[in-house]
Amino acid sequence: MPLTRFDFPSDFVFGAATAAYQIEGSGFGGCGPCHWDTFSATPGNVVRAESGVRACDHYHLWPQDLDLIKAAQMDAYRFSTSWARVMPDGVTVNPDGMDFYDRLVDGMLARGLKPFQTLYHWELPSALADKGGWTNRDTCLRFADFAETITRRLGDRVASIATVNEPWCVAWLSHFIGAHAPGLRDIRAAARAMHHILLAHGLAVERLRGMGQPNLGIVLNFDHAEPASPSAADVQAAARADGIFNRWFIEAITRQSYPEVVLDGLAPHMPDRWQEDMPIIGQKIDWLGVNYYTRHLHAHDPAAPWPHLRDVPGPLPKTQMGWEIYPDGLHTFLTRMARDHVGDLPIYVTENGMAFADTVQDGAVTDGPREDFVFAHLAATKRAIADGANVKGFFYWSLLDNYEWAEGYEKRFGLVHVDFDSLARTPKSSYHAVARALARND
Ligand code: IFM
Repeated sequence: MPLTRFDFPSDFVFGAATAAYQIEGSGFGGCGPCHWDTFSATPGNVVRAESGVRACDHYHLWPQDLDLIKAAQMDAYRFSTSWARVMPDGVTVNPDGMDFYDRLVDGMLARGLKPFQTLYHWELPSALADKGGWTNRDTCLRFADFAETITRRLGDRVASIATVNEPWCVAWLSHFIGAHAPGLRDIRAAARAMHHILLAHGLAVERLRGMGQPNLGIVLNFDHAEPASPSAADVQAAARADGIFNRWFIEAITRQSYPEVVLDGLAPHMPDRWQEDMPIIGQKIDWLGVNYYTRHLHAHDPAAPWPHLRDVPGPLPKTQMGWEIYPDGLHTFLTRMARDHVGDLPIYVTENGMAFADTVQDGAVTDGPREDFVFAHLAATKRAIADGANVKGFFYWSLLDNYEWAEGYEKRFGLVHVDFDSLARTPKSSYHAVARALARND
């Protein structure tokens, strides 16, 4: 028997997640340019140089998208409010952008859906990118202003606010690996972004807390780090990878410190007097969001500079992204966060899902592997609750097929298929399986 909502506590929240740039269409409603518009327009960065200019046109089609969430029997919707839409130059308010989110939140409430808002899911306004983006401390102060502005409009109706989605992606993936905007591969830029994105989080929490806003949190992504072999060198390599991906952000927030294993490489490149910011970064949060997708095997690479890492392909079945399917890793992180970091604080699985090469046949999409994936990860979540983690909700990534960043529109994560020519939405078999599992008896 597949799991149903009755296998979870009665107040457990089930939902789906999206993000503004990935679905809305940045070409509408006075949205300003952001660094993803220029990153994608630069040859070689994004599959087919695709951008989010039209995406799923959720800007116009949002009522039917909210209807889909409701019809899936979900309780909540995790969405993000684009900084570039609300403040096209990063500073000046766009009334149409504010009105759009106002309608969207009211639309959720009208359908009985709890709005779970994320403030920063990566559309940094170009005007701020021009000034150095996350390498520039001033961006953190501008972010707190944005947080205050949008919260003055929506804060009376949202159920929770996350400051930042996946700071590892904002900082490391984008400034060290160079795979996301702004596409830098520079350890000094990376060290600064690793710190500044956390400072932005802390300044936003401080500002919103001062306004009396409840339910403030952050969404971190975690990737299970395993040594590629039992050798001491590979075990240490996995510890370095774990430090960069899984320890840096949560330890800053819950312990006001950074792991030594990462400072070994980053300390010379950190901003001056970074230590003075740690009390701001380490303020109390009300909940933690855990995004989890996969694990990686790490080997020591003596030929590469610090962190001397080389990924080794693993043996497990993989998603369309090439990511290994490893549900136990979700159980590990949920229990690890509760045990080592947040205690009884509510934890939400804010993203979990898989890309699959779905096709529409005779008007339907059959995505059995996604159904298996979702229920295996729900089972891991249930085990984590039984083992003491205070997990309060689970959001599938994503409601819709959408703009998968550097992968363009090629990788499909949705419960609902999107035809990117006609924009037709077709619920997949996984959508129907989730709706059956979440149906109430009344
Ligand atoms: O699409 C992304 C999302 O924007 C952030 N978390 C991971 C998803 C899948 O790669």
